[in-house]
Amino acid sequence: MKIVDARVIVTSPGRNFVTLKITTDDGVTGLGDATLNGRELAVVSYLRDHVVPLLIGTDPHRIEDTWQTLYRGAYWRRGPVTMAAIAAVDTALWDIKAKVCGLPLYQLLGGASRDRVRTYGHANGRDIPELLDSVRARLAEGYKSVRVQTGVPGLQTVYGVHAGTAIDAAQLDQRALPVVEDWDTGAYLRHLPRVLEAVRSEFGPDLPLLHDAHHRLTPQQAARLGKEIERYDLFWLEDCTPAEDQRGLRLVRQHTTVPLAIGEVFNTVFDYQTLIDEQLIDYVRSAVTHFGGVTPMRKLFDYAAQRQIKSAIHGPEDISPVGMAAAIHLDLAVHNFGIQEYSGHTALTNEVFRHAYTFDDGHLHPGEAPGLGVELDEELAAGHPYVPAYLPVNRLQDGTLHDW
Ligand code: GCO
Ligand code: MG
Repeated sequence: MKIVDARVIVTSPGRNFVTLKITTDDGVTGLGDATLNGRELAVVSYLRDHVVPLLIGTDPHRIEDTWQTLYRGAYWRRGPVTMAAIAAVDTALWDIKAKVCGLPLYQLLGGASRDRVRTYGHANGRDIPELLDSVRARLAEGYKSVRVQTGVPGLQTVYGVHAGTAIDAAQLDQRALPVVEDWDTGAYLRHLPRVLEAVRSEFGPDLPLLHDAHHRLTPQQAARLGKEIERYDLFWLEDCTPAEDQRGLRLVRQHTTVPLAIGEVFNTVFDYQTLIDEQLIDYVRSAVTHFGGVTPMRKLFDYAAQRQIKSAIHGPEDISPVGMAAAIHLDLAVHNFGIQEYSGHTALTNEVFRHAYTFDDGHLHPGEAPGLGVELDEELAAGHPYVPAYLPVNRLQDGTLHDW
């Protein structure tokens, strides 16, 4: 069996997605997600100009060897662009192998370790009453665990409440620039305990609650926040610091028992080394799409399991249904599964990417279709071409750039 074609398809059914489609001489096709939100075209070039020529004529069954060739063979290793490109190839090859076997991918990963995959959804509000309504809406949709984000008094826009990079009409003039949001760490630290108090008193002690600090705090600030919110029994506090300095998490860990989740912007296992070795976190958050694919995710989870750390694959709207499907197969198979983030996609996105996975009663299942179980409608995709779009940037009130 040989790879005879590999094409990169960019489509924007409401937001941009980058998909690699690999075809073999037997006519079997595989899909991989390479969407890097706000930097999509860099990955398109990396794939088209530097990866596709290396794939043509090779054996699609040699997944590990292809991964090592793309990772080590480039000499220049790691980084989000490289690892998103490798992820797309790896995922597409797993899709092909599973289709050839006539099995859903999870069967090749060891089979199901559970019957269904628990998820959490997003509740957002400009203020606390709007947030409480949003939690009610998620519960009505079936979610059993909810991430809560609100606006902070005195700030115009806050992570989770603003639109992110969904494409709006103003961006269709093709000159989109990042939206500038504002930030005040003190105001946020004072506000969050009140938010959690309100949510707990409305919904009681049993509802698993999550919160994403979105890389905004220093280790000292995160340690203080963790102590203050311990009594609200969070399922986790996410990305409390940027974690580029992994040692910073030692300070947070020494001061609080709040479970910590980190890793959505990481792209190799080396970003986790201190965090896992010293058990400084409880959940690893990487996405198949940004971490080099199914192969290294499986290795990451096995490494994390040695320190009783669980999986929590990143699953926002900017992971395409192809990346989501790969995540759900892993979730069903790995023993140390924790939870799966699931925001869902627009109806149009689900038409462009028809998928076998289902969401029911707050749980996902990958379905039983061979491979990943996702088909890309290329004609429909072509009707929704790429639109330039950026994630916001964040500035303190004196204008200093801060982490978003
Ligand atoms: C999450 C994330 C996302 C990111 C987004 C960036 O926890 O889901 O923080 O909302 O901001 O994926 O592209
Ligand atoms: Mg996050």
